[in-house]
Amino acid sequence: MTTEPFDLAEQAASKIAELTGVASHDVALVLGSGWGGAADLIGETTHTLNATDIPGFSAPAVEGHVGTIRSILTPQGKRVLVLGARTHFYEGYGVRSVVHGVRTAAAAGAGILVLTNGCGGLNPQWTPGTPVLISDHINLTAASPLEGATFVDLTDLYSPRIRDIARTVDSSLEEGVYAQFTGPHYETPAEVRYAKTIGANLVGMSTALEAIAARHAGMEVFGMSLVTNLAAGISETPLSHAEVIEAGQAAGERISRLLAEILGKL
Ligand code: 8IG
Repeated sequence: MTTEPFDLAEQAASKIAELTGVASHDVALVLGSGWGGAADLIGETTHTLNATDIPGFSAPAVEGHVGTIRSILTPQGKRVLVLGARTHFYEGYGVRSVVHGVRTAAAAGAGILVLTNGCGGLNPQWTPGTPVLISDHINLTAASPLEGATFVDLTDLYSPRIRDIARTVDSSLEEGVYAQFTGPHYETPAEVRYAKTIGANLVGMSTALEAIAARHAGMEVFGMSLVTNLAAGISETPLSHAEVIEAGQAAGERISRLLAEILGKL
């Protein structure tokens, strides 16, 4: 594996430290569809940076995603680096770009990575607006953020410790296996049946590649999905991005409080 991506992450982390005056962050948080409001409840935002001012970051491609990097001080005195500028695999910038934020967060000192996303649910009981803990993933992108002979164990990738903490906040939280598809199209109903057959409960277009990069960087990973729609073929109605935004807005307050409480206990 070449060192280039890690050099770029070091540069980005230095720039963040320079612009915020915060030498080291404790936790990194990636906000996916529907999770945009969560940052406001976590603590006091002391700095808001334009992602495009930080080396290696590109402008967000999707409506409903936020293109800023924020430094938040929690009531417990922890420093949270909020990455609102996620680069998706389907944007075509390559896997290095997809995981650049994660590597930057690791270089910025973060030992914990919290990944959130909006996704399709395979369990009909998980109506739009249901938050689900990610217990494991299936990477269907046919790609890896690791290059060369970088053999990384992914057992317990999604921290059992932090999932336990999450359940102390809300004991009704359920868990699921997240399958990352490439997108940007949603799945066909046949692909959703396939995902179900191989053990997935959630389908989306992010998270798995980032979690792999985070494990490689030595971070503890916590993942939470917001089911914004039933996956194709599970519900009778076709999917729409408007539906996704709407479910995010409707559930936004509850999941934001939930996430803030979990972060307060890390
Ligand atoms: I939001 O149903 C959201 N993202 N792959 N499938 C996939 N990604 C998604 C979906 C979905 N909903």
